[in-house]
Amino acid sequence: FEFSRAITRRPAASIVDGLRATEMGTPSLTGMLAAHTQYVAALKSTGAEVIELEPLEAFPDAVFVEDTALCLPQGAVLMRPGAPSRMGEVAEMAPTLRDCYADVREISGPGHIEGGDILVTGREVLVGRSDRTDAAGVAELAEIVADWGHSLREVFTPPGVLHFKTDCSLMDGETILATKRLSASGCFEGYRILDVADGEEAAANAIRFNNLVLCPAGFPRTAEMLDKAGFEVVQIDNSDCAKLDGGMSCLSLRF
Ligand code: CIR
Repeated sequence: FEFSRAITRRPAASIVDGLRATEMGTPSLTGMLAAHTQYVAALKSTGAEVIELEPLEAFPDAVFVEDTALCLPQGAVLMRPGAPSRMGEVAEMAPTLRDCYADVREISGPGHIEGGDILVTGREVLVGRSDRTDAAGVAELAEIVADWGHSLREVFTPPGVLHFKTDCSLMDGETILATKRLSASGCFEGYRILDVADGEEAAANAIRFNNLVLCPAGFPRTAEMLDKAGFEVVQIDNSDCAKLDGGMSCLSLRF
């Protein structure tokens, strides 16, 4: 959770065509841009460098950069998204990662894996199989990260949930914020678990970034619980991103 850099991409006007599991209304570009500016400012306020990439009209979901790669201290891995409309986003991200890292690997397939399904903790790389991430994708990633000395554990994303990290986030080396439906699966055994408040499941997609925890606004009981647990919480408007099943983690790559 200690990072010196982040990569983000400003939303394009095509964001209105972004993928969504259920129709919750059209996201507003103006609203998205305002929230994105707030998000980037919060990341920068911790002293980190934020690389802000240009919008990509051809890829409506490109603002959700997290899904295109996994960034580890030893190198970066380009993902192979399970959503066909998002495949091309990876090539758009590759040059930036090659500028930042000497070692950039890629998932060459046939499997699929998206960054939103990967939680890196102090002790392991946890990957949730989902509609976007399959066994072959996970197996290919496991080989790559093993080369860099990381162990990978395959777990499951709850049914009907887009990504593993839709339902959990790392708060510190061994503390995980999660929904009860995910923590009840037992996948976080041995970790300290903080459950989000009932009815506030969407608050589980938060990020610990240096001294701050960025949380979606509108989940007061979870924000208060985190505050009492000693975290410095910053609430960011996520109402437009939420219409596209997006949240705090999806909006950046952090390393
Ligand atoms: C998608 O369905 O791919 C986008 N609308 C949302 C991606 C959210 N990304 C993430 O949770 N890492």
